[in-house]
Amino acid sequence: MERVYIGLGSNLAEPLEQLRGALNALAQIPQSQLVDVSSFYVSDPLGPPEQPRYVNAVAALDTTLTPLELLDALQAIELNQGRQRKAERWGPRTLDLDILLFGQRLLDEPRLKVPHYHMHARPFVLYPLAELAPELQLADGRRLSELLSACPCEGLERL
Ligand code: A4P
Ligand code: MG
Repeated sequence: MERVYIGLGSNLAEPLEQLRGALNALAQIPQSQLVDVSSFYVSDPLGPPEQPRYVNAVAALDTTLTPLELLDALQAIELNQGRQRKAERWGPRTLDLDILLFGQRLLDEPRLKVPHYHMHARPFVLYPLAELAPELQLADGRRLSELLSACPCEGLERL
């Protein structure tokens, strides 16, 4: 079993319901157990400013799937919840599921970079993650507490 942290985000089509649906789906992934979920947070959009605010959360999942098998399962959940992939970078979406951390692995594959390449700069990832694992140390040696002190809690509200 490896402990995986997954970032959930939505800013279209009833974001709270999108996250609830995603958590139900995460609990059904084979060879896996959903072990913990952070509070839900409302966050200012990162990217084009003329889009709704997001609802974000982080979930902890224990799994014996390989990283790419898990990515396939997450992308199937995104598609099932009406996700359309558009060209616009960081544009609005019904559901985004990002693999933040996968055990102590460092992955640099075309389809999968872990730790997630931009998590260190995202308060809507770091603060919910800290609820679940305040003492966390990333596979590359960075401590979550250090990342948090460099990332102001701006535009983030706990629901
Ligand atoms: N991919 C590579 N590494 C990973 C990983 N660790 N987890 C690949 C998941 N996927 C990973 O993702 C594009 C490709 O990244 C996937 O096919 C996968 O093989 P995508 O979900 O199709 O596209 P995207 O999400 O639009 O791109 P990107 O750059 O991953 O965007 P982000 O980083 O997910 O940002 N503002 C707020 N407040 N809250 C948010 O949640 N989210 C985004 C999206 C922008 N602004 C936001 C939020
Ligand atoms: Mg994504």
